[in-house]
Amino acid sequence: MMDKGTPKFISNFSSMTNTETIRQVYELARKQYAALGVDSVAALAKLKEFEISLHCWQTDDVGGFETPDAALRGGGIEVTGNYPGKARNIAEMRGDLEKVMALLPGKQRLNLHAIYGEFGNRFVDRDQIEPAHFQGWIDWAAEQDIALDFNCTCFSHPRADSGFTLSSKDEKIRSFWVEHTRRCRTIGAEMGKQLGKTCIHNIWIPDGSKDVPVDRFTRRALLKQSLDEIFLDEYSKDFLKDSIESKLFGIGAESMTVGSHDFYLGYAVKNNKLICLDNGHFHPTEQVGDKISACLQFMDELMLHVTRPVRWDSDHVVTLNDDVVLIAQEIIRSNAYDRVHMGLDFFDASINRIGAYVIGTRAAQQAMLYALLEPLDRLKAYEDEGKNFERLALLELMKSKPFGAVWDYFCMQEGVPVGEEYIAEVQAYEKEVLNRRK
Ligand code: RNT
Ligand code: ZN
Repeated sequence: MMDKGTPKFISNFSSMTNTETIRQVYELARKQYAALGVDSVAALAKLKEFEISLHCWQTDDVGGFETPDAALRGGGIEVTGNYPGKARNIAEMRGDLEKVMALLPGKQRLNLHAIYGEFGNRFVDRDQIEPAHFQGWIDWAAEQDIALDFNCTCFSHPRADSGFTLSSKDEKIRSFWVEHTRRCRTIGAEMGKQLGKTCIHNIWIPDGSKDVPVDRFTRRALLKQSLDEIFLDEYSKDFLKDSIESKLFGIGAESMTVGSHDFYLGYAVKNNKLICLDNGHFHPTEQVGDKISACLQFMDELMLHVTRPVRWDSDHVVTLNDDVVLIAQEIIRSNAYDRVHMGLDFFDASINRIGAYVIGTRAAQQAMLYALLEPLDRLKAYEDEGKNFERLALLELMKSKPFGAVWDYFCMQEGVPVGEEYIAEVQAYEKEVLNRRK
C-alpha cells in the first residue's frame, strides 16, 4: 500500500524547505480565514478525502497497448507534440503513475480505457475483451489502495473509421460496439467488486458528421437503441455506476455530434444514469460550473472531465483558471461534495508528461481548496439581503487571502513536495527514467 506519509523522493527536498516557516505562515493564514468564519482545518480534512480520478491516457498520448505501436487515430481528438519519454508498455505506465501519485497530496483513483488491457502478445479485438485482461490492473490498484474507473474505447479502430460507432447504420458495426461496451461494463463491475469501491464506467463516442446531415433523427434513435441494449445488463451500484459524456463537436465532426448534451441529459434523467460533463465539450461561453446545480436537480450524481480547452477541445493541461475554480465552487456551494465525481481529461505530448499530471491534478485540488475556503455563510447572507456590492467585494477580497499558505501546509502535512520543489522531482525522474526510454 502506498503511504503518502513516507515520501520516497529521489532528491532530498525536505532539507530545502523550512518546515517551521511553512507552519508559521499557515498559522497566520488560518487566523485570517477564521476571522471570516472559515475553518481551514476542516477545509483541509475535506480536501484530503476528495478523490480525483487520474486519466491514465496522459502517460502515452492515448495510444494504448493493443499492438506494440498503437497510437491515437481519429475520433475527433488530437494529441500534439513529441516530447520524449512516453510510456511504451504497462510496466512503464504504472511506474509513471506511481511517481505521479507520490508527488500529489490527497487521494487519487485511476481512470483506465479499454485499450490499456494486458493482452499478452496476441491481438484481442474490442468485442473479445474480458475482466482477465484487467486483472493485473485490479491487483496493482489494490496494492496502491486506489479505486479504478473505466471507459469503453470506441475510437482508434477500423470499425470506427466511418465516423459512427454506437449510432452506425451498419448493424454489424453497431452491434460490435454494443458488445464492446457491454463487456466494458462487465469489466468495470469486476473492478468495483474486487476493490470494494464503485467503478464509474464512462461512455464517450466520437459519432458525428463533418457536414450538415439530413437525418439526425435516425442517428440519435440508433444511439438510444444501443444504450438501451448496453444497459440491459444490471450491476449493483456498489460495483458499477454509468456515466455518459456529451460533446459539442470534434475535428471532422463539426456539423453534428450524435451524443449531444441534450441527448445525454435526457437519456440520463430518464434512465437514472450519471452524465459526464467535460468542460472542453461546450460552447466557449458556456460554463460547466453553471451546469452542476442544474443537473443535480434531476440526477443523484455527476461525473466531470476537467480539462483546459484552448480555443477548442484541445485538452491542454489543467491550470487554476476561472473555469476550474467555478466548477469547484459550485460543487461546494451546492453541498455536492459527495455527489460530484471529478476526473481529469487532458493529454499534452509537448511537455514532460509526469509534470503535466502533477500540474493538472494539483490545479484541480487547489481549485477545490479555494472553494472550501470560501466564507459561504457570509456570502449567502449578503446575497439574500440583496447586498450585491458587498458580495462582489468579498469575492474579490478572497482572491488575495493567503490561500497559498494553506496549500503549502497541506502538501507538507501530506509528505509531498511543497511549492516549486516538485519541479526538481520531475526533472530527476526525467533524467533517471524517462530519458532512458528510446
Ligand atoms: C473526447 C472525450 C473523451 C476522451 C477520453 C480519452 O473528446 O473527452 O473523454 O478524451 O475518453
Ligand atoms: Zn472527456
